[in-house]
Amino acid sequence: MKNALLSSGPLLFLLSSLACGMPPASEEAPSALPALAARSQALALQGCSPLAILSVSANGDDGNPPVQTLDDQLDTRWSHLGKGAWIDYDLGTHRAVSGAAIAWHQGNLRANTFTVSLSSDGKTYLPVYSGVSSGTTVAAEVYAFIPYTARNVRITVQGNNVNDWASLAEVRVCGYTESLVPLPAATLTWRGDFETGNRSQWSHVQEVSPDRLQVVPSPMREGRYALKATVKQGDDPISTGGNRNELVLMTHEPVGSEYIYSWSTMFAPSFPSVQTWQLFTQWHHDGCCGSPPVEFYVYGEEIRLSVGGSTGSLVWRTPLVRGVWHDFVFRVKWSPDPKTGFIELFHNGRQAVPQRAMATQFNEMLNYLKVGLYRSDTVTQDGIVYHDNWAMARRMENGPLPGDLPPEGVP
Ligand SMILES: [Ca+2]
Ligand SMILES: [Ca+2]
Repeated sequence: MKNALLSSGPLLFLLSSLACGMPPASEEAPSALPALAARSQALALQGCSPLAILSVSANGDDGNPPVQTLDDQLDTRWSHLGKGAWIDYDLGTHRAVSGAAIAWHQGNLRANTFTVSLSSDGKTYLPVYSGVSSGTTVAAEVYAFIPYTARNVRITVQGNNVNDWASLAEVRVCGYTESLVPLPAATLTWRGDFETGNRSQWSHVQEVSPDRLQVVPSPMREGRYALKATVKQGDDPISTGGNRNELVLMTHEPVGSEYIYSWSTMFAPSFPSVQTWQLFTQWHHDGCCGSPPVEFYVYGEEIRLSVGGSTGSLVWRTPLVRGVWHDFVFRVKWSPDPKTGFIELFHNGRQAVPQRAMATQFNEMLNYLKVGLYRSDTVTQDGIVYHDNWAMARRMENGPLPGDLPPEGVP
């Protein structure tokens, strides 16, 4: 039976050499499969137009090679043991990529933690989706993200809730055909994922003591480390209004530049419920005073985004859920001109705010990024929030800009 997945064109597989390191252990027996008649339905993909794939490779396998994620069979798979295992699909050319469809081996029993990253050159990767599979189905799940033009699509698995195996039965890369308008490429310009085990990825810190901004192994969203930010009443390291402990990155995005930021934040179960502001991410202006141009914050039982400072507006709100990771992808065109600047927000893989024109800078001031916790000094309870997996990428229409940070992976 010809599967609808292949209707977009033939798939050509060119396998690279895969084996490396110690002889791998073998993954356990396959999971129970849906009846044969149900298989094509299990592989049907809503909201995914599969792109042709030139080749696939991985950082290793246990005898179940990467190509078995492209054979239309749910009972064959790629498997590799260990957190950080990755599989990489080369499209052979630059295409507009908008999502990944994954049927997980034993996907009805295991919730897999994973990241999807894109690359234009197979060297420098932009993380575009971080998430956890549902753990409820062996059918393909579609994970959508902001479309980018890319050639390589890499899925990195950080184990699952049962073991540390990465086991994928089928994978498709979703995107647009070449006949659509090509989308601009983006390049990763900075990572703040704490995988250095410290805070060295950031410009400097504002804290009353080092225990307030700790790099911790748990909970983490990605890799091995995340940031734990704590604020106690009275914490005021820079003698201003409010209480804070924050990391600072001097981004100074140029007027007219377009960036994509992605990160994950978790609010501790004890996070205060108060009818006042508690900022966890902000782009602050170079000036001294007033509300910053971009504020992500908690107010009462809501997570909110306001843009435009004291004259700005609330552009998004969602219920505050504690004890889980919130994934953000935030696209910004930086400009003080409300007709030129814009924002677009994705939350937990879904579009939360469609592209919306607004001023994102103040006149003649650049911005810088602050991450941690900054709140009204009226809050008495301790506040704890976790951050991980920060990344910053820039659209490449005009080539590198002065002041760009060196991309990861490029010496
Ligand atoms: Ca398969
Ligand atoms: Ca991390």
